[in-house]
Amino acid sequence: MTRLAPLDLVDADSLLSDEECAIRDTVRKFCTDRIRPHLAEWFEQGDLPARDLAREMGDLGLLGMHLHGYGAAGTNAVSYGLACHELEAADSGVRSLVSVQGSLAMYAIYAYGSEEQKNEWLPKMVKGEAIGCFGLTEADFGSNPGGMRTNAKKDGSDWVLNGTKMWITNGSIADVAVVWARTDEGIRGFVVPTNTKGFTANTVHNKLSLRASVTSELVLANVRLPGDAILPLSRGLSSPLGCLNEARFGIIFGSIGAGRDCLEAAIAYAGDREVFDKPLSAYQLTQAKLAEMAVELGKGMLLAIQLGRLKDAGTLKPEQVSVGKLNNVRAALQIAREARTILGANGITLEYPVMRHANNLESVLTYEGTSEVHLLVIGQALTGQAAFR
Ligand code: TGC
Ligand code: FAD
Repeated sequence: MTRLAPLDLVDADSLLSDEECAIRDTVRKFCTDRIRPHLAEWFEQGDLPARDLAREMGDLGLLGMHLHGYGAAGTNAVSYGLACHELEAADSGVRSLVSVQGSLAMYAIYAYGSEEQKNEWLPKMVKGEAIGCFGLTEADFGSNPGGMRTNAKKDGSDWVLNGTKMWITNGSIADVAVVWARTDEGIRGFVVPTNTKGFTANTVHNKLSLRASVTSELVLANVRLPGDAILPLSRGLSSPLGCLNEARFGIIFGSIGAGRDCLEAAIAYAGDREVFDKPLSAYQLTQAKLAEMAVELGKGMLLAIQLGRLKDAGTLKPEQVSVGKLNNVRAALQIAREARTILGANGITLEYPVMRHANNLESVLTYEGTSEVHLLVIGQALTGQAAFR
């Protein structure tokens, strides 16, 4: 009997163009050669050589790759998704570096910035010469960013920002922070060079998840900015939420990349490991686990590609992004946890990727909208009733 490709049971590859596959293969090779050999060490140390990686990723065209102009690669959305899939098959922290740079910080400037702001920041960010972060969440306002306390007040022609942002990816290594703050005209975005007086970033330590990623608190104490630091086209909460749509899209593809890596590890391990005198893979219970994992992976990939095609057609709606983020992160986490059981005690070590992925996916389940938030977004789309508050 012909064996199906276990990591692509549904032949999702056949839905991709040659160019999309070529981009996917380039990113996979970069991860194999440059990232995977170091992941256990980075995760254990709780750090990532983000500056070096950003430059290398910039050379490969991965930063803001689906944006157009300013030196960006200008790929389609599916190609961007496939890059996220490969990066997160390595580690969610590595994909986060790229998501925050391209889909949050760069996208905010790209979508809501002035031509001067775009020309100043985007070419450097494309190359990885400047790193960006995106400060929306506060300690007391995560799922409900509309309650934020960070404020920006006019003083003559200047803006003065005060407040504290929490859980900000890339915060301590960023050259530029896109900070969302309350003004007299509602929530607006600001471009804050991180060397501005009054701006400090404190790294969050002791994380058990996303360890190969820098997470920080941003403190803004009377940060004085020129009048043109405001993102002129930003208007209310819908502007940062517009950026989140972009990053959430990448996670739809990315999360099941982590799932794929776990399934691959579990199949290999089950084939090698002998228990009660025969391979673990020969037991029905193991096969049931592997089959469930492969089915979920295949469904997740089909969903990702379908949503990617909608995005490329310009018709993708935020509620559909919620469907994808909710389903694929949950599926990936389930796959990672099941894979962990197959690896027994070995599964809890950094010698294998599964516990690292499982721990990372706990953050992915929470950031970019928790699963509960996405359920409520879908619930609102189904009923017309907002049940957030
Ligand atoms: P609500 O009244 O529903 O909406 C306010 C305004 O925003 C519009 N809107 C959207 N616009 C664009 N895209 C979306 N997805 C949108 N959702 C809503 C809405 O139409 C309205 O516009 P207007 O013109 O009428 O003012 O807002 P709400 O306060 O009730 O909140 C809704 C809710 C809960 C869905 C939203 O606040 C939410 O999504 N919360 C989750 C917050 C979140 O995801 N934070 C992520 C922070 S960044 C991050 O985690 C980075 S992790 C690192 C990595 O990505 O790797
Ligand atoms: P809360 O909002 O306090 O939620 C706690 C629980 O309550 C959750 O289960 C939630 O689903 C539930 N809940 C909330 N509202 C409701 C409701 N209406 N009904 C029912 N249940 C509800 N933010 C940024 O701005 N930029 C970043 O770069 C960034 N990077 C991050 C990196 C990491 C590693 C992590 C962990 C987080 C990051 N975040 C970032 C923050 C992230 O977006 C928030 O953690 C997330 O939005 C959830 O907010 P919270 O942690 O305050 O949880």
